Amino acid sequence: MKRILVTGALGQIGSELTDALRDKYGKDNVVASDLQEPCAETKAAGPCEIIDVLDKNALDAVVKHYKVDTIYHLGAILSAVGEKNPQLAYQVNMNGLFNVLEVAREQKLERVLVPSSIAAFGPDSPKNNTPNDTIQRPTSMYGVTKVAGELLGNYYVKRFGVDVRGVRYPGIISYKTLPGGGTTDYAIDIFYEALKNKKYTSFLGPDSRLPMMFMSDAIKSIMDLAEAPFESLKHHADYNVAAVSFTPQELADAIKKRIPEFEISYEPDYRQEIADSWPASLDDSCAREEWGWSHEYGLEEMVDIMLEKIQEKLS
Ligand code: NAD
Ligand code: AKB
Repeated sequence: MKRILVTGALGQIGSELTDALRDKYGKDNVVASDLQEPCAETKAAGPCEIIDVLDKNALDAVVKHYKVDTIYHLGAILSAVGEKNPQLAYQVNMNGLFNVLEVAREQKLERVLVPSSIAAFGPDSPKNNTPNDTIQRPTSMYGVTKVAGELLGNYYVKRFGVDVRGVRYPGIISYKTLPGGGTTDYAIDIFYEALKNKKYTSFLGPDSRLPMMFMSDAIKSIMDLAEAPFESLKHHADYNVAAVSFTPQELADAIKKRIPEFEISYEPDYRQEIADSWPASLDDSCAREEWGWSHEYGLEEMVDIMLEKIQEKLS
């Protein structure tokens, strides 16, 4: 039987992943944790704990108490917040991951899942169809922690036999929990503003093409990877996963087809430099070949769902 701990369970991905894991493995088998008491809804739905991932004793105690065998480690600082406070991003993303991996090693856990990001690539990586295995020299602190996290995860597999797995997520698009301070957040903000004010000022320029993915595919990717037989994996903490790739202008055009009065304008800020250093699209053939990854949602379905669900939230 699986006993799972989710860190960062209040976040954009952690909140929806916790629900999906509870649906699959049973609500009592998934412990939600974050810096604050995970919300009333998650508490009602299953066990909840306050855990700062920088506090290894707290992690240790919760893992022992609930006999956890698998950790989904989602607690992190994202790119835009990380560039404002690189020291915090380093602390949380590096030392938090190190604590999780050490607990997994010491308590002989079955598996650790930890997302990486397109941010693990940099301006020297091929920009289009970025291969899984290529040069990685990220220039943001977030990216530095993400590539180091991948290397650390792979090291724990090889050196200690801890089964660490991770996908490199593109920008994740969702409507349930607001994003936590990333460079791809424009692609969520735009829907709220389109519905509320019929206009949006993008902090990325019109032609900033980035890989993106709808939340349902993001959840599916990490849960599918978790279930893959170890023997079929040639990679571990560093799988490219792709779905769609678009620019702010293309997203605005798709929204305008549904809301003809919608207008977009552009005022690029410090996040433009971060976006410019990332891939425009990813080659995810390793994930497709090694564990059968495939995405379901394209741009048009995603735009329809986002507009419908956010409209429901706003009314
Ligand atoms: P988020 O910012 O929405 O949530 C992160 C959560 O971590 C928050 O609830 C926060 O309270 C928690 N947290 C921060 N510091 C912590 C600490 N010291 N101890 C415990 N919890 C702490 O982030 P997210 O979008 O849900 O991202 C989750 C993971 O997915 C991260 O590793 C991120 O790098 C990765 N990822 C996300 C995206 C995306 O578009 N959302 C894309 C690529 C990769
Ligand atoms: C961010 O923009 O920081 C995240 C990511 C792509 O890692 N959404």
